[in-house]
Amino acid sequence: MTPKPRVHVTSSLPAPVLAELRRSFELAPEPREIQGLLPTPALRVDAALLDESGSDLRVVANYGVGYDNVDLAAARERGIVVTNTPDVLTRATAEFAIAILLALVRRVAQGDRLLRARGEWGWDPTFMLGESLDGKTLGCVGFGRIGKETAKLAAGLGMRILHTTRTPGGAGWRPLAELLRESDVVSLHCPLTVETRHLIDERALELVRPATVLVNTARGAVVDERALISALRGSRLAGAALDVFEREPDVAEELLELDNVVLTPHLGSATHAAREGMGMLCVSALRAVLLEGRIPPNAVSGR
Ligand code: 8YV
Repeated sequence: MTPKPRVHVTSSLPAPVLAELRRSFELAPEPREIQGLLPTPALRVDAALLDESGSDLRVVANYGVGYDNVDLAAARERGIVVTNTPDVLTRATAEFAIAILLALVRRVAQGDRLLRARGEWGWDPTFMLGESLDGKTLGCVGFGRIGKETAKLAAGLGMRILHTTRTPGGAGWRPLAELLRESDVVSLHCPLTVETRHLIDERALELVRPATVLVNTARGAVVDERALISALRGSRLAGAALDVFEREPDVAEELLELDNVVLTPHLGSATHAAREGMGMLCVSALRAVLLEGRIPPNAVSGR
């Protein structure tokens, strides 16, 4: 019997995913002499790690739809296929963008903090008022699967939708500057690339109206966090709902001190179904490359 290919996994996995993985592969405790690597986007997969993994490494099945953590050029040079996990997390992440947006504009998190701090309160017509999303404008920065799904949910709440993408097109498309000026809510749904790093910087934040709020379920570094903190402190932006941060798992102290922000620990895709679906896609990708000799449809590099 030919030995099972060796795969190194860098995180815990949902039980059914682990069981599937074990059916076809031997789990290697270290990223050495392996044929497959299953990292999460929290791990930087660079040339050094690829080399350390050995010359038999043929596939990196990234446990996430975003793959900014993987040095694609280095993988390509070594003939390594890189895959991601699209579709299965689209709904979960879109729901989460809406969840933290509502938590911000209806002051859910702030109210929860008040009660837990045993703060004084009493029902009053002017107590802790927020904003409804009905009739407001959502500006999606990036309009791929997750951006579109978020827009669909937001439309159900009565929002008008604008979007910006690299290539102009479609109803509601605006150049970034116009979208920032017109939106009540700016929600980030673009991948982190050289072009989108610090896309939302001091200049961008000067374009938004003071009542605007920012939602980020994409990647922390799409926003210049220093510029964001100073815009929030200076009331140039009404608030922010952030699921991702520039230096995860660290969260800037200044953000923790602000009341007009909702902060969550990168939970966008964190439903049982989505995380299981993501894991199963990784297992299928590993099987495709290592057992069936084919490039899976979710390959982002190596085709
Ligand atoms: C993951 C994500 O939960 O898929 C992505 O790109 O950001 C999230 O769905 C996270 O990357 C950890 O795996």
